[in-house]
Amino acid sequence: MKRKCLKDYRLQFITHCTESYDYYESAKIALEGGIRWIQLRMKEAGEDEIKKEAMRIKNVCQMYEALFIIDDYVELAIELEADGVHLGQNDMPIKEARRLAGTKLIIGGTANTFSQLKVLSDEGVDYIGLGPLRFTQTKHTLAPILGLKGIKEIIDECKYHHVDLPIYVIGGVQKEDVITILQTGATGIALSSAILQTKHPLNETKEFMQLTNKRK
Ligand code: TZP
Repeated sequence: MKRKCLKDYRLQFITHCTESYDYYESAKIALEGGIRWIQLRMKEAGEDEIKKEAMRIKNVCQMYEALFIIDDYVELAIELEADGVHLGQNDMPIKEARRLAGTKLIIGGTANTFSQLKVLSDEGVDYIGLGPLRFTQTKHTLAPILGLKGIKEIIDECKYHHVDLPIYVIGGVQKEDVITILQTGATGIALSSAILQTKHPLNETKEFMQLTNKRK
């Protein structure tokens, strides 16, 4: 079963639309470059538009045998039989999502502090998106910037308190950060702009894949 191996996934690509690519195209680039975990995140869109895009992206994820999760929309993830859902601090509470989805969906949650992370863990999330590492324009309302030091402190607290969940560092992550992020003990990285806002996103994806594969 896919979710048992979540710790084997080092990269989660978060879809975005730019001047050059729409959501579907962005997902396709990430998949072509080797990423096997896509999160559909369309903060500005209505549910109908998200559903249309989700169906297309789910299909292409299936072709690549990649995990497909949807940001925020639990019922839609259940209806479309996505692999999971990602929930921010202001989205549906994890307990409620778990009640609706049972164990069918991978449920991820966003944390900015150890106490938020601990609550998410107690409520039964499958993984954590921990950040932001630094400023990014991809998300409009950012929680306080953690920096590498803040990330490391939270991961150390997890070890101290025996909180053992896959943790993906998010927010402003660049290629140069990959090795040091993985050295903190984080499982991997969730990212968007470092791939999409470059001249050659496909090459960039491949380089991220190589960097994350160095550590096993
Ligand atoms: N939460 C914090 S940053 C972010 C989310 C969903 C989007 C990804 O950030 P980036 O900088 O484009 O990789």
